[in-house]
Amino acid sequence: MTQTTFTPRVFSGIKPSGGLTLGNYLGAIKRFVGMQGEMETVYCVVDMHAITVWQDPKELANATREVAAGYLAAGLDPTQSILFNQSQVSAHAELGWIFNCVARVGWMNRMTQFKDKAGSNAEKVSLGLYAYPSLMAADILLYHATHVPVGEDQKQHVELTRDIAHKFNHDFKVDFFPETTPVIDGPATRIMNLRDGTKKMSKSGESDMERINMTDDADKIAKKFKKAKTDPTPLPETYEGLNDRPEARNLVEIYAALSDMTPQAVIADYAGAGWGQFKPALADLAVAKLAPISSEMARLMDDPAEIDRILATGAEKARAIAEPILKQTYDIVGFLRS
Ligand code: AQP
Repeated sequence: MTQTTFTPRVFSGIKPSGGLTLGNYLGAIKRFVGMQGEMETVYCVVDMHAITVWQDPKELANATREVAAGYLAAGLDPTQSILFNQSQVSAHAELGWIFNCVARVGWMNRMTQFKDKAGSNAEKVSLGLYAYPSLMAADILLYHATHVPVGEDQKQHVELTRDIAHKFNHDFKVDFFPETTPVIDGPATRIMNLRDGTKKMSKSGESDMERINMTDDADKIAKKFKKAKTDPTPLPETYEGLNDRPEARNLVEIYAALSDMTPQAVIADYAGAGWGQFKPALADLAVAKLAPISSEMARLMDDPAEIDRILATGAEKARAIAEPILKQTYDIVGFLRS
């Protein structure tokens, strides 16, 4: 079989399951904006993923707009990238169902994010939470996306997407879906919780003090970094000196990602510094980088109709790519279209 060459295309998304965090910004949005112009870029607010856990319907629409506002305020240009919310393109759900029939239960059972989120409550969580990775595969493959920028936590799901593409192509003897490359690079692929450096910073984490929200003001940011858990030792002379110091490493990596430096360069600047010096410098840097974005988000949120218009235009452009790919998938599967 001759190998199909797929046009380079980026797809990624963020769930509107709460307010955006510094983890979403550094691990996703900032990198999404950086890829704009390098190749075709399709970015989504994945509201269908958000409802895998309970969302108040009144808050979901607002959270969807807020994620869109975060993308736009961070520099995403809707004339250069396609920006839309997932539920406006029904092909995601349709391809998701086909992939539910391609993916194997054993594959899903290995997904560590499901185990983390379901915990000891696996019998009571939604079936959607379990099937989430096959919908994510559909999100990506519906656009024949070749590159998916994600944080480290999503790597396993992108690998599952490759397995689904491979099995579909093999079962139907086609070379139709690409094997997507996860793009996980830079110092901020896994920003950790400020109170426990072994846990990821999440929108839905229990305490507000464990995360920086993109809408936090300067006082809150300073307070959260000041109270962030660290150890009593000053910063080391070398980056390797951060081994086994997860909280210290996290703060250095946040500084590096915000300042576009390597963590090694940050250590070179702050070798031997105490937390009383480093934490205020980190807070100042975070405020300088986040304040313009959060004030632009607030301005955009004052005009929800404009955000809705941008998402509707993006959805139209997304459908123009997705629908022909879904139709071809239906033909490959053997669905009758009369
Ligand atoms: N802490 C993080 N560090 C680096 N990247 C992160 N991402 C999320 N948290 C971090 C990246 O952001 C993108 C969007 O993620 P998502 O919101 O769709 O899902 P998530 O990873 O489950 O995010 P949260 O914040 O943990 O949400 P909740 O608490 O609702 O489950 C992805 O590329 C992700 O890697």
